[in-house]
Amino acid sequence: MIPEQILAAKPLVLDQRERERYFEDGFLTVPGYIGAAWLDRLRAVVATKIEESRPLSASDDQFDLAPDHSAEKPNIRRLRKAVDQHPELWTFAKDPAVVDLCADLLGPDVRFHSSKLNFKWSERGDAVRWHQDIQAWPHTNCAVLTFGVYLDDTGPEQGPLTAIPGTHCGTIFEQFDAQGNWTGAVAERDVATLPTAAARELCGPAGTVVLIHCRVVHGSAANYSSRMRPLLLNVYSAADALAMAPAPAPTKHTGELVRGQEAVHVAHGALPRPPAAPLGSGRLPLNLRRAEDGGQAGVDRLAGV
Ligand SMILES: O=C(O)CCC(=O)C(=O)O
Repeated sequence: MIPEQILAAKPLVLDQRERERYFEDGFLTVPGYIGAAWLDRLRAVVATKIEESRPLSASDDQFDLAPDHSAEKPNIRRLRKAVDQHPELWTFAKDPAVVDLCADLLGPDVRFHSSKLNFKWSERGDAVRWHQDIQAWPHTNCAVLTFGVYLDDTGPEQGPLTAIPGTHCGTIFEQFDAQGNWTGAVAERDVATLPTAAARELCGPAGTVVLIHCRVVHGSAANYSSRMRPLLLNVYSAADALAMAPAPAPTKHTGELVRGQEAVHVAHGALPRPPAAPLGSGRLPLNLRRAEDGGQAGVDRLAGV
């Protein structure tokens, strides 16, 4: 789907101007979209997972633990493959209200891709460097987004998602280093070309949804506050945007349609022309190379995948 096709259909929950803003900026914040009932259910899952993590001394397929994690003072960086870790998280991912919002920005046929819950723990939860997501999960077109919901109130001091408007229409940056290692981050020399002063912190009360276009440059600062910043992140695509590489952290539901029909034709998107380098000169994602480990080893840490 291209933005013009998506915008031509009547919206389900957003107003037309909000949809247009998403396509202009590459992100959209919908304050308080998820109500108290779902927030209670999701927070109950978080509480259960924190308890489950206490006896662990090392990260595993479910938990990415910070080095100082302990039974007395848990410190979880991420719940990986979140929809596989608790039935409530999959129920949420396919909830009609969630999918309506995605459909307003992806078109009527929506496919689930992947999922994680980033905790950004209190007292120095990690920063996430500037990056774009499409390199980690290349698709045949860019109708791919991340639906993030803050489970608690999130202000500047909690290290909110932060995005640079308009960068989804610019260059797709190299996110490998000179040695060919995946960094999942835009290199400093490229960051220097970006209008970082225009970056917007995407804050909001608990239940606020942040929708992130797969090409927009985004990241987040460390959390030095006394409150963690649990953020559930689910990735969806239009059904006609086919993944060109295995998902870096595949779930049992990766590839499932959550709304509408399978596409009859795959759409090969007309990507906006990058201003400086032709698209073909950048090394596109190719975590295919890492298919043997599901892409996990190289992608997980820095990209926040
Ligand atoms: O949790 C965060 O602050 C950043 C997450 C993010 O940007 C990502 O996973 O792509």
